[in-house]
Amino acid sequence: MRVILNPKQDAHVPPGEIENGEVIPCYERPERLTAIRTALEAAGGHTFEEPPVCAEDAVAAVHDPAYITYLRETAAEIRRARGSTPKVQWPTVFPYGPSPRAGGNRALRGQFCFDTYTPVLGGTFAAALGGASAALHAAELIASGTAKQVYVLTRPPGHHAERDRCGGYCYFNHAALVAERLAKLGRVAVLDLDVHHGNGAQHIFYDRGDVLTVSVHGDPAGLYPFFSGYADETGIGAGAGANLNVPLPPGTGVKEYRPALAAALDAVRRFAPAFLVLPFGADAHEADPIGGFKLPTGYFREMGAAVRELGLPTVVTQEGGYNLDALGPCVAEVLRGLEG
Ligand code: Q9C
Ligand code: ZN
Repeated sequence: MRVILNPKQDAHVPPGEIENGEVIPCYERPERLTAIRTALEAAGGHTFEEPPVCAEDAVAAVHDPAYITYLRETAAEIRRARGSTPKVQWPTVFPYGPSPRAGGNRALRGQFCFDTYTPVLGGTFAAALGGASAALHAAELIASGTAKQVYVLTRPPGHHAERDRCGGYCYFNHAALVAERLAKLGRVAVLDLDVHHGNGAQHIFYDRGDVLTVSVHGDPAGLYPFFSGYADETGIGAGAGANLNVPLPPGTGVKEYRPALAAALDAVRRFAPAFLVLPFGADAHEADPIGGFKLPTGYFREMGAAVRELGLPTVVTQEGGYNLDALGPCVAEVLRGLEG
């Protein structure tokens, strides 16, 4: 498979994440990408390339320009900071009502973010732009017919990022960028197989009838992101019926996952898209520290093979997966299944 790398992934390395008021070690770290690359090199048959850097305007296809500016300027300010000025910015106050007059950095940290897992550092904007560049390059390879399947190997991940908010370790939504680009050419289905709900694409395309968003994930009643991913969220306006959530209980194994994936694939078939975007997370693996599902490594090949049956030009974007031993093998298996 053609693998597009984020050349700037190393620029974003948070010192920790905040869980229940405590700073704990980051689950989302650079070794994840290294682990995946190592496994793909060992598996063989993959080529690795870096994308040209995309323009900020291209990111504005799915993100609010004010949000993009906030990330760029905050990262730049952190790089200029000297002395006691913090090198990592965490949100502390979140919007609790209309806030047309809210401004200044302390307010914007909360306005443009929805959790305490997703800080901004001096290198965050560069890393996020590198990921967006990789996604858009992959989209161009599909749009031009140069490739039939492309894998975007990037971190930080993207599928939780909404139009104007970062969250869930995500800043720019790679899958949404690809979907928006390909939607110029035909109908697009986004099938999110990370263990967490793909709230970002749901949010961005909720009122759109030309982009189907489907997500199979742990029931948000008990799993991040808690506020979306329920089965009764089906889209609005022109997008009514073009969003499908398939929440599954904690402890879900192959027996429960297989029919859920089949239902998701049926929905994609009924939509009859011209293109598929597959935000993929290996955090549904049984050894993942935060997912809570029980899928064994071997199942991931079957997962890829089931998606292959759609026969669609496909861009896979790397999302979660936090067990560094399972992550690489899961990606290798899902890509092998996709390639057939
Ligand atoms: N104590 C992705 O998989 N909650 N994001 C972690 C750990 C945040 C997951 C809680 C999970 C975000 C891309
Ligand atoms: Zn996840």
